Amino acid sequence: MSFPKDFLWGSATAAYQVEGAWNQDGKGPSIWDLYSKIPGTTFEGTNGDIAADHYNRYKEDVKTMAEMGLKAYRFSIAWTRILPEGSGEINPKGVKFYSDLIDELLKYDIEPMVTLYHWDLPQALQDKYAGWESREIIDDFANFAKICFENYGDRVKYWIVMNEPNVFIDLGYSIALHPPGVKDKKRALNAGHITALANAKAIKLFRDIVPNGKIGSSIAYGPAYSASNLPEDKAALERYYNHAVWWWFDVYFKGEYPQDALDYNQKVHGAPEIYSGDLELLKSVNSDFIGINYYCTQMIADNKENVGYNGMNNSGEKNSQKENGVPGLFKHVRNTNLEYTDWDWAIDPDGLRYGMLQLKERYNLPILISENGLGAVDPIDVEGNIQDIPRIDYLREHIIACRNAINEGIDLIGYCTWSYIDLLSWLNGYKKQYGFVYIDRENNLARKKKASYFWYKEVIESNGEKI
Ligand code: BGP
Repeated sequence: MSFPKDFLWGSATAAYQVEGAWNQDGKGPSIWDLYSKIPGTTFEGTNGDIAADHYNRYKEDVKTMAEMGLKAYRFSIAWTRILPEGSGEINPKGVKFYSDLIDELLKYDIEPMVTLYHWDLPQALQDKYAGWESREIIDDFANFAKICFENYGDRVKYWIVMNEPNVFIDLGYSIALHPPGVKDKKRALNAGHITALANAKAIKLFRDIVPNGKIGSSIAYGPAYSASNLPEDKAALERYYNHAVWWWFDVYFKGEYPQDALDYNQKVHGAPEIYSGDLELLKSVNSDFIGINYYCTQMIADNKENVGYNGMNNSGEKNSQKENGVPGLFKHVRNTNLEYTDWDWAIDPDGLRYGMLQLKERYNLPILISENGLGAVDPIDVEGNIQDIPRIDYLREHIIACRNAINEGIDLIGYCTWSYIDLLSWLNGYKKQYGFVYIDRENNLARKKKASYFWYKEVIESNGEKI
């Protein structure tokens, strides 16, 4: 068996990372526009002011997608282009930009896949009521979603409400690496709960406005193994799943929290605070698919030493990652069976297949791989060609894992690589490349197709046969 006939061979980007034009045509500032300019927050002070300038060059970019034969393009809508202040007045130029982008994609039969929230919260809402920490955001987010559904729902079938709530909440509120730079587990748990309520409210609206569309959210998924057969490591693995994995998938896709993790968090952290009506709202909606962003697996061990957060490898210096953990629960250790990237992410194609089987068992929903890819510094040969062979190897092995998963009964809708074009990595600057298309930052952001571009073109043409 192979890939279904209508399989969505896709690729993804996100507004802040690719568009640039950060204050063009009436766009308001997002939390990232401000945060990235605070010294010490991002790799070498990089920001998305210009990024790939996709906002001004989208026609050129869509044309190369079409030449590649891309079936789906996942992009996100910058809330602050549509509503510069987060709520209130609509910016017609922002609405028009995405409408034009969608039309351009459809002109070449590329399925647009829209992410509503890829982390670029309007700064105005952060200032007004502390963004995701206030329940006021639920209605503001729903209003933003409604505007998008009404304007694009006639042409866009696939919608992703939230991108990786687990990442933007953990990094934003537990370890202070993303805006708003908070380190407070109670606040993280409450903000995370509010994202789930906003997700549910948006899905409710969607059913009325886009009755034939498909909607879900994307979670960063790190399936994991126990570091040994010792009972304490296995117990730590279970805690990892309940606190860090099912915690998010369950509330987004079943409308509830794993009970033991919920009891623990409410006892230890006094959160999340669940109001009457919350669980009813969460349970009242169904997603059409589970979105997963998959890069690597984790190896989990008991955390006797109470290892906490010790930083992240954001430099690309291999082996610089220190051991991280959550005191009282578990810690992450190196998996000596696997190769690692220069940013110390484990390369584990079969983990993708294994992870999807776990999701099927627990939720039995179709799956969309909304991100998968290799971050690397790409080699350029003497003729100036970008020979990103490690990326081809990485993607090939993960596509084989998808095929194996399909053969084991996974209903996989599509596969989006991260990313279509080289773009800004939130904390790792422009050094960490993911794209099929290289951008010459020294030469007016000129585009150049990499070896992986031509390889993926053949994969698509042969529907995954020629890999
Ligand atoms: C995901 C995000 C993407 C992208 C990707 C690669 O978490 O949804 O926006 O950035 O990871 O991560 P990084 O850029 O940190 O290597």
